[in-house]
Amino acid sequence: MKGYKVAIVGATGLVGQEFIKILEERSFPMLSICPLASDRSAGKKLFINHREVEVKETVSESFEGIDIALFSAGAETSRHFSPIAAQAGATVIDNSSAFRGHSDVPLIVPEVNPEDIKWHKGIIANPNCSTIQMVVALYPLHKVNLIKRIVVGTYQAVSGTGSAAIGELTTQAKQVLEGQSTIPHVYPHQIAFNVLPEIDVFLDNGYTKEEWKLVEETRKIMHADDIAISATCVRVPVFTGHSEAIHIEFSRPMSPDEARRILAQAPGVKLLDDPTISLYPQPWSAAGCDEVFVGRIRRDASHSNGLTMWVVSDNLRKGAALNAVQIAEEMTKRGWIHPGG
Ligand code: NAP
Ligand code: 12T
Repeated sequence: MKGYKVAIVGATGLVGQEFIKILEERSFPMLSICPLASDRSAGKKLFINHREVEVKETVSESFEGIDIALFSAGAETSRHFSPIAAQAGATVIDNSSAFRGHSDVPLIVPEVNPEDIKWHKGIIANPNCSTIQMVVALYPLHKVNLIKRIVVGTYQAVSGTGSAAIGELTTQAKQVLEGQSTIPHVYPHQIAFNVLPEIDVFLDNGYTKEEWKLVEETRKIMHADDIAISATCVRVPVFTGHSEAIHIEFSRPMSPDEARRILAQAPGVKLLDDPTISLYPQPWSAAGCDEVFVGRIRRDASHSNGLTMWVVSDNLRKGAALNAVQIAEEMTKRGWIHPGG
């Protein structure tokens, strides 16, 4: 059988589990799959394509003979092992923030900039979840009417932080309902029945790193260095599905109908926009889906060239694992990667 030897670093995590599910669902051509994690999970058994496979500790020798290495085990692990994997001949698709800003590492959303894959030197970066869904919705509009400025507020699910955060929301929700006090571990404050305007660390300019990723990653992916962007990223007590209120200023006016016509044809986008029947995207129903959902499209009453919309997607699928697998598929489809080298 022809196929690729795939390694998954962080296979026991929320994104790693999603990687495995998506590779199975899409029948990605795999000759073998090697689940890797830390020494804590070594020896654990996973079922992949109906076969039991043992999780191994990630070590420097893990990447010998591997064609594609999908990384999702945090930036520190990526910084250490990605160059080793690339040196061993694997094509690395890295889901962490470690390499996204590097000028010799392409940052890819297949619906937007697939051609950038061509200049990779062994490592390809998968963007931040909030960036991915925003550019999938905005790039088709930007192509017909250049975007000058974006103001975005995000409503981000706890699964973006990993499995410990799912546990924290579950525990705290029960404690609050039972009248007990809560003690935060993963987040700086209680997340159950609350919202926190803090995702990732604070920077000197007053923004958080998550907000700044939206700025820099969007410019890099859309090849639009001069788009002005301001973001506020907020954690909400939702398990899965990031939502975004996006305010866009174009070069010329764009009517809501024109935006709807463009987005109805756009790859990876599904319009859910009928206020008369309360139809709009919601994280609860987007969870488990592949699309970027767009609704609430309306004129921005504060600017003649402005539009406002509401964008929702599953942060573990399109926001992480699915986008990375689509990058790998793009490479196999275009003959940019071959099994065994
Ligand atoms: P998670 O549920 O906490 O899982 C973390 C995974 O990393 C586990 O498999 C863990 O293995 C593994 N790991 C931790 N330290 C390791 C080490 N030293 N060596 C090898 N493996 C190690 O987190 P998650 O939600 O899956 O997210 C993982 C990472 O993906 C994040 O830190 C982030 O960098 C990235 N991410 C990116 C996006 C995005 O926006 N595109 C979204 C979510 C996550 P054990 O079972 O052995 O502990
Ligand atoms: N802090 O990949 O906590 O840069 O939701 C993704 C998600 C960083 C990243 C989160 C984060 C990333 C989160």
